[in-house]
Amino acid sequence: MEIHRYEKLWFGLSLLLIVGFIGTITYGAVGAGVQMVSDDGGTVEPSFSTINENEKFAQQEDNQAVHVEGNEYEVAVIAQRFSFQPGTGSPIQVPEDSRVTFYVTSPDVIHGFSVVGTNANTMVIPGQIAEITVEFDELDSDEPKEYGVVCHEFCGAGHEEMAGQIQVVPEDQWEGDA
Ligand SMILES: [Cu+2]
Repeated sequence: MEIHRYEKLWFGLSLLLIVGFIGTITYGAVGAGVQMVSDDGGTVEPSFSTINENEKFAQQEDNQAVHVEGNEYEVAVIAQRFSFQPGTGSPIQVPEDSRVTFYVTSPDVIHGFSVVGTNANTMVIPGQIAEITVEFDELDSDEPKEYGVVCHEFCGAGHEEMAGQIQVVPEDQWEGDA
């Protein structure tokens, strides 16, 4: 059987396209630090009255990152309709040059936790504690630096107003434990 050479060419190009598509899907799934939402942070009964029984949430008394060791800190955030606690109203405070693990959960519906302008972004599912670690560099001035936090999962009538802030504080102005 003879195959016309244009047909062969077309055949080859189509195969190449398919390989290319599989490549982009694979990169999207495993490259660029992309991960599925996990429950690595554990699970919690999704209700306002029981979240604080979880040790991560019980230790989060105010809006300051809790020191773990070295330059490692953690912050437990409740994403709820339509705010982040802490984060909305007064910013979450973290020291510069730190590695901060955020534990985020929701007592009501699915929310998102996205740090604007960075690739830190996770879905927040009721009952699961999303865990995401963010590195904050040393500041290049002695002014605090602010990042916005937004919810990127439509969660109801006030969704577009669901926002918070993270404030990276210079070391000499850091008032939390270190
Ligand atoms: Cu929301």
